[in-house]
Amino acid sequence: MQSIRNIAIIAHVDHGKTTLVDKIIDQAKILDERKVRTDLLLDNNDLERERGITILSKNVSVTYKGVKINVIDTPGHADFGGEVERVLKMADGVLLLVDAFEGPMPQTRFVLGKALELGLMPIVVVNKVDKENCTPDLVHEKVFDLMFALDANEEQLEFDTIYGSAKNGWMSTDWKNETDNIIPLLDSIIKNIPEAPYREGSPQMQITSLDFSSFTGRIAIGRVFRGDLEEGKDYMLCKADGSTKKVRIKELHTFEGLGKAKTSKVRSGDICAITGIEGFEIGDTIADMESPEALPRIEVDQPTMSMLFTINNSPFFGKEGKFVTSRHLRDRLFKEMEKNLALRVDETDSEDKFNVFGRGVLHLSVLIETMRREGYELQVGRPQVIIKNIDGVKSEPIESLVVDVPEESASKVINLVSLRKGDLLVMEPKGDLQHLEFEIPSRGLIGLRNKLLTATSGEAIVNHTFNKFGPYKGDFSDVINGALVSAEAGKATAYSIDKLGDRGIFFIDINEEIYKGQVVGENNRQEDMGINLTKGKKLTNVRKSGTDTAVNIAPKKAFSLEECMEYIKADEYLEVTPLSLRMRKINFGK
Ligand SMILES: Nc1nc2c(ncn2[C@@H]2O[C@H](COP(=O)(O)OP(=O)(O)OP(=O)(O)O)[C@@H](O)[C@H]2O)c(=O)[nH]1
Ligand SMILES: [Mg+2]
Repeated sequence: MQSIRNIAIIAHVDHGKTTLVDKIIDQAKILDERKVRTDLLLDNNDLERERGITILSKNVSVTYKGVKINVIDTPGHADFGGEVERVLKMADGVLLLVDAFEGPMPQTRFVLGKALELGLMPIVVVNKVDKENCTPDLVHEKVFDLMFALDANEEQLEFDTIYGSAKNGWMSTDWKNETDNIIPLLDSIIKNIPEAPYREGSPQMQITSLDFSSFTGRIAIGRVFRGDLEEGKDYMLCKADGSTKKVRIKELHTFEGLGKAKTSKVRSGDICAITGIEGFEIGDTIADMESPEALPRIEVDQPTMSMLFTINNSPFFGKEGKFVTSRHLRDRLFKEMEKNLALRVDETDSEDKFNVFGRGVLHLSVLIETMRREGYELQVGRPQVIIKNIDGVKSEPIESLVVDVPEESASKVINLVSLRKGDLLVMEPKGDLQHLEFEIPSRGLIGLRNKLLTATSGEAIVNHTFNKFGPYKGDFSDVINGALVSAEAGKATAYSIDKLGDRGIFFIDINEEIYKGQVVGENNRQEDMGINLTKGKKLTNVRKSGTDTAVNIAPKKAFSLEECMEYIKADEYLEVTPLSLRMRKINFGK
């Protein structure tokens, strides 16, 4: 029987997980014959590629020295932390990647804590040692301290550390001793990660993750815990409510390289993908027909944030999108729930409106962006954190926030965060930056990044991770600028934009079509103000002293989707179409 190692790669966002997995595949010469290859093969959907982040965890597998190594790449962004927690159930060990300059970050702590709790054996990879001014030895020390603080057991504390540069394709036991391959890491995996045990007995496999194929539908992924699974055979599916249901395994696959290989039988210890099982949920166990035994359930992450999704009923509805009705919206959202595990959709008393619950702004924005690319038009409301009553105490999501910032800006950051009920826990120098750690309610984070960047001339590096639900920290008032709202429909003229230029900043361009109620800019003052931007003296009539060209107007302030989501106020909607993002007053002039 072939020896197997199952490892998950975990780290804070951007510390280099996917890059390393790609190198592992390379090293195993899987891609020998391929002529064309792109970097980050694994981040394979459009959004992942554009943003350079992993959204869904992925399985790959390589064979090294006759040993099968199943590798699970995980997302590092905090909004997808629940995904990591779940897939750790398939692993016997983890590669904890830490950036040799940044050191442990909030998400490092979160994912490492989960891995240690599950008793997994860690190998630490201090990555990016090619970075200037990095401090690999110090980072190693910090990781040790972190393990200690997280109650690692003795065996875990004897973790092996490998240093290197995933980007440059090398790993070594000593960072000063550069190699030209990642073999030291593969050797460490074989040596330090326990072999996946084969357990005799009746079959048990827990579904920990899922994939989707337009041909075969939902694919169940998980590790066979005991016995063997066989293609074409009947099994019992053990559900959350204790009920069981007969199912048949239509096709069975194991992971091989970047893809899957069809097989007739999978042994316990290995990870597999199954098609043909209907009506399964994450956490269900596929078990023996005669004597089904369920494995302990996996909890799926509870949402921390909600947003209202509704049809587009702005004056411009239907101009740019293909799918615009409430039926379209409803079907799409409910379809999303089949594969987006941390997402929940609730109907409301209006058939046009849905409450969508997720794990954060990024989690929800990925869905919105995907929908607009598919041709949907919709409107969303301001994101709201979920307030719970826990044992009679009003509770809200609390996060760890880390800001690294040049020293001269540190006090501005502390002020802004304190205003939003954030408590400063740690302040220490890191290179030539100040490293600040806070605990802050999630609602205080909405729109904060933008403010921090403005206050620090773009120099603040901001990271946050959901921590827990804790007692409500009380209201805070934030100084918010009012909106400049268009009081007329038509084309925005250069003349009026120029003339009203001292009122604030604008979000629209000259000649852009705007409608009544559209938020066209930010007021310098705190109240909202209706303005008319469609008044038109002809452009050619406008002259500025000293120049003969038309007018000198500052370019519009453009927002990304996430920036819009964090910017809109309670009485505003964000209108999303395949081509445009517009903010508008929900009830302007009504
Ligand atoms: N300098 C340097 N950059 C690296 C190294 N490894 C990865 N990077 C870069 O770091 C960035 C993030 O790399 P990814 O592999 O996408 O990081 P990740 O951990 O998978 O990120 P998420 O999936 O979003 O959590 C990319 O721009 C990589 O090119 C390295 O060893 N040195
Ligand atoms: Mg990645």
